[in-house]
Amino acid sequence: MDDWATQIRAGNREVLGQAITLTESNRMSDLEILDKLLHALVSDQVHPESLRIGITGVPGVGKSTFIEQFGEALIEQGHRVAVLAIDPSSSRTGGSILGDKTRMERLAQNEAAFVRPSPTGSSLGGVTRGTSEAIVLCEAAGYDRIIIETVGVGQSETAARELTDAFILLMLPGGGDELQGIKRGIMEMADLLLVNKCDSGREMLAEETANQYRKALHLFPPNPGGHEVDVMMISALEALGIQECCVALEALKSKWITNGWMNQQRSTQRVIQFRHHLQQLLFMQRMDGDEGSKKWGKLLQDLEAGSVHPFRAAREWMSERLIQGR
Ligand SMILES: Nc1nc2c(ncn2[C@@H]2O[C@H](COP(=O)(O)OP(=O)(O)OP(=O)(O)O)[C@@H](O)[C@H]2O)c(=O)[nH]1
Ligand SMILES: [Mg+2]
Repeated sequence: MDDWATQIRAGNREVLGQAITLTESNRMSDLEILDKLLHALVSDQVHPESLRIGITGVPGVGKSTFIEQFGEALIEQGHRVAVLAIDPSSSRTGGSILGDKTRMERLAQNEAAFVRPSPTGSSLGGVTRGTSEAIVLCEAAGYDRIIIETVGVGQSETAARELTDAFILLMLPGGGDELQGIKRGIMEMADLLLVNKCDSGREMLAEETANQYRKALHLFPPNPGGHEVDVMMISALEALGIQECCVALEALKSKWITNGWMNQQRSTQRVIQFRHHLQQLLFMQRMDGDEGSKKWGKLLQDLEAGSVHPFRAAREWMSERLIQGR
């Protein structure tokens, strides 16, 4: 384990990749290794300089295109950039939306970047677990700007918000937020709004859209980070407004370090992650072994047939295993 830790600290991408694979596993033995590795990596290191950035928006809005440009701009400023994805599709279909569609080939080839397109999430909330640990691993490997891409379809935003310092929402020119399928709640989570695709004659429309969002934001409760949420116009394709995004984010980071929000938010997030882990570990512990999965299958059958109330089923599952565990 010390060897893995040393390799990761030295920036060995292959070992970093293998370690991230552990975070995606549901095998107890893998998680034990991961636990030791994380402990070895974080116990003697803090990464106060890192900034974790969540990027969301409806499919096709240009998240990957933006991340590629933004990532390169950050690297030009001397940062090292890791890109991770929260992919909600993988738990449902076993496939991946983001995996085969990521257009970050250029960034992926950059020495100062690490791109990990698609985790193989489990349906038990493993997606979140994997990503939060992957962030820690990337930071230990010396990446100080961690970008999390997530598709704008609901639950994955909350997961990404719970893992990041800054949350960026990408929008398209034209149409209200109803039209763009973005829920008010997601807009409320954002620290920065970017109207993308401000090119090819859409500039005026984009300006109007940006103004609409600025007005809408005034009606929102104040952001807990104590800053005004900016609406900026960009073109990820033509690399317009990217530098301005970097400047805006660095300004937010400085502000949050000064006003204490950076630390406060991360503390809160550690507690949230602890709860997620706890739920998952409790579940996995009871699932361990053949007896566990047999019992689980039987309970699912009963639930589907409607012969047992979900609450009773949950209690039965718990007590059964507790008795066996004695
Ligand atoms: N005109 C224009 N097209 C853009 C811009 N940004 C992205 N696109 C195009 O929009 C399409 C989708 O871009 P992606 O970056 O893959 O979008 P995404 O949000 O990552 O999509 P998913 O990962 O599928 O959710 C691609 O064809 C891009 O070339 C932009 O600023 N202007
Ligand atoms: Mg994408």
